[in-house]
Amino acid sequence: MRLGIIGLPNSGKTTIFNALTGGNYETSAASTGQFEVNTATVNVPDERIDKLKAMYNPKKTTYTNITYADIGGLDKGIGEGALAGQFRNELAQVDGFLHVIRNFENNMVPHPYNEINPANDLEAIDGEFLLMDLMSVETRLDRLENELRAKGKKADASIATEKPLFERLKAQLEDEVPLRNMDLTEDELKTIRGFGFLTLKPVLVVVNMGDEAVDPATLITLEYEKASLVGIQGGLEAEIAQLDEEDAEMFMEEYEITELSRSKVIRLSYELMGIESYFTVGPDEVRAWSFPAGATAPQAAGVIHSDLEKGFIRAEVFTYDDLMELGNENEIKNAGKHRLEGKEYIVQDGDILNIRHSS
Ligand SMILES: Nc1nc2c(ncn2[C@@H]2O[C@H](COP(=O)(O)OP(=O)(O)OP(=O)(O)O)[C@@H](O)[C@H]2O)c(=O)[nH]1
Ligand SMILES: [Mg+2]
Repeated sequence: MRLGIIGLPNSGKTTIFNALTGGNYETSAASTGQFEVNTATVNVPDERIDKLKAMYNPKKTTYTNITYADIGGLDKGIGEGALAGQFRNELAQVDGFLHVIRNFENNMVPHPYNEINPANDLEAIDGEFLLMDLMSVETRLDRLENELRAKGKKADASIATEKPLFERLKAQLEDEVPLRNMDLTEDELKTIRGFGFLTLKPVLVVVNMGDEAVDPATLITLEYEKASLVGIQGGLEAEIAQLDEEDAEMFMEEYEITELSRSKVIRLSYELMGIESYFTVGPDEVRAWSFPAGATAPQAAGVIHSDLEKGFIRAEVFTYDDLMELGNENEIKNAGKHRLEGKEYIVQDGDILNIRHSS
């Protein structure tokens, strides 16, 4: 899963990227405004895996992961600019966005509009995305209309369904409502999937706070679906991310920081994508696996290997919560909480699975 870190120049995108990934990419007060992408993959922190590790003492422990792409160069007006194509491709490829909003004062770091105004900044980029999507929709509509004109009744039947759908998208975007707010059927979503519409993707709005931590909800109200809001002291956490564990603890004590936002931001971005985790356990490996919410047991098994999906027979299932409550697998069996599930079973977040399959 790949998330794009976006935001206005000098909002602290690279700083947040470093805070999340432990990276050490250069940040600067003089934004180059260049189209540039830094990428890193991080483990998704999961307390459950920590506890399973302590219980099974496995040779290897594996978390799920997320890739963050720090995408520099976005600004007002970019949608119509020369970079539009290249930019749009990069943006279209990510599964969702982390939208960094500046709320730190720093006289050395110019704000592109010379004012710290989170709501304004959010609207600026949202407006660009609405515009870029509208342009894609209009291009598609033009093409569909041309084809209709050229071929008349011989035109492909799919046009008859696609054209009204795109007209609906157009009306929505013209009203400045993101596509993620629309009620679209599975079929409709399938039709538009390949277009990589930006306002359809989930977004985590990350308020980059300065020395003072404030409740981000006092600064921004989100009016759309598939969106969450979170705050982080980017500068501070990026510094801490460079320290080893001991120094980090000392630093946090000194500044009276009880908890870093880093883990929270990563977890929120994971959950926002509609992704859940199941676990496999044993003396060799304790491991978390990501699967799309609502997946059946064979589909979830396919995340491990396609052979497990094809040859799926049954899944042995118990839950993490029962394991924690009852203490070990024997007690789970005694309590009748060890189940055998078939092909129709919808896997739940926190299930511990053992897949039986034919090879
Ligand atoms: N005081 C303070 N400064 C910060 C904070 N976050 C970032 N900065 C500073 O703001 C400047 C810009 O930060 P970057 O992380 O480079 O911002 P960016 O959004 O990646 O900028 P571009 O990619 O150039 O558009 C740097 O000088 C950072 O040190 C913060 O939380 N507090
Ligand atoms: Mg940057």
